[in-house]
Amino acid sequence: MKELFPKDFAWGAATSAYQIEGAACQDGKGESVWDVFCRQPGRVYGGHTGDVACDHYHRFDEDFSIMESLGIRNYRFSFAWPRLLPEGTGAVNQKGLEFYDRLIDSMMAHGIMPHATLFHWDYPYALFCRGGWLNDDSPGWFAEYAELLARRYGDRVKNIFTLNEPQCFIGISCFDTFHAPGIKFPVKDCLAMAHNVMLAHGKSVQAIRASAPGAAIGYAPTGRYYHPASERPYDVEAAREATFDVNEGDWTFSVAWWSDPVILGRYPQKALEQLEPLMPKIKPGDMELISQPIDVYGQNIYNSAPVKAGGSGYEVVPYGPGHAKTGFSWPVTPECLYWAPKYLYERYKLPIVITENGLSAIDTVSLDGKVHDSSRIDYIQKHLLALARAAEDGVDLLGYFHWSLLDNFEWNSGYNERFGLVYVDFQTLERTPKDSAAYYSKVVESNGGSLSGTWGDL
Ligand code: GCO
Repeated sequence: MKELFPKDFAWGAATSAYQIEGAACQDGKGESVWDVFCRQPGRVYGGHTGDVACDHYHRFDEDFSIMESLGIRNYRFSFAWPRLLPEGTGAVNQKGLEFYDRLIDSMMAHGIMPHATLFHWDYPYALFCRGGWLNDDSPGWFAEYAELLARRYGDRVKNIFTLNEPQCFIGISCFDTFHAPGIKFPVKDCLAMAHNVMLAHGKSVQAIRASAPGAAIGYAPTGRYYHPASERPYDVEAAREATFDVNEGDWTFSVAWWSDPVILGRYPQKALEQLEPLMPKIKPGDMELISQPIDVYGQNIYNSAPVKAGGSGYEVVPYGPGHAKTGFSWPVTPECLYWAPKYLYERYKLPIVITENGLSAIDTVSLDGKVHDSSRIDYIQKHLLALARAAEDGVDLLGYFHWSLLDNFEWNSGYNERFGLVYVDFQTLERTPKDSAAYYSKVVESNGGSLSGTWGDL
């Protein structure tokens, strides 16, 4: 079988601390905004919380044994900031440090390479009470946290992503409010928070460079992606334009508002002009700090919308009736893993890691004790064939992390959405690898060789 991906391509699975660890109030961990949010009636489906989640805090060795049996050698996880700094800054929780020592040592003992995300939404509640990202001290708080981790774990963790999806922890959380802290802030405040978030990213890069000089540093945003309705050149150009378009009405979930400053050192000009009256003061040196050179551009890509040339440049084309969708009713558009990496690589010219891609499905354990998740197998096959085409076309792709290793706490949807390659019974916490886990294991072993079909089969 012809390997479809580069040699040393990093095949992995991804999770995040709040979604799987549990032990939310154990061993000195401080509260996060999600711990508080979950206790607010009506905020999370079924009143679910991350108090127990997958109990990964106590079961991680079992989970890494499953990964090892599947041949998955790369694991993207996150540190829980309040587990290490209960107040977010200052006093360090030794039991938190020791937990992540055990976690990292266990994954390495199972032959798994750690890829760590410093912040995946579980913001220390104590810092939120001090203004959170609105406080101009927030970049320094994050850099202090990053330095602590780099010093403690830099000898073992050589791949570090600073932030996961600022589009969500600012846009969905402080603008649309269905994620924690779930408070609607004025646009002016959201813009100020966004600027501090990107300053925090830059300061954390400096801290990691100083304390863990061997680390490859990345950033893991998401965004709204578009693919051409046809491969005619004008539709391809229209989709490229749509992918990076951002205006005053939709900057919070855009690609460019969050990546142009970090990688190109400047805000997108059109939107900046529109938002100028509401923007915080951009101090001398801010953009240079924000755009500290990084090594890897992570992207969480789940789907995209079709556009065609027309109007003032592009028109979004509605999904046709009966268009394929996931358990979450997200559209299934494998094209997203060809066109988005292609456009992103053209613009930002950094090696790309797909830090998240996957779907939730209506998974159940059948009478034979197995989970026959054919929709996930189909999704994986089609999306990886599209990604293979991007690699073939010259996109510098370093890896792919399937979201997710385990069924887990899906934020305000609680445990109602199952994204895992491994089924979790949330009554017993028993793990059952799904059919897709075996399928993905073969893809990993063959470096994509086992993906049958070609682009035309999509
Ligand atoms: C995200 C987050 C994950 C989600 C996953 C499914 O991308 O939203 O990084 O924590 O659980 O994407 O929504």
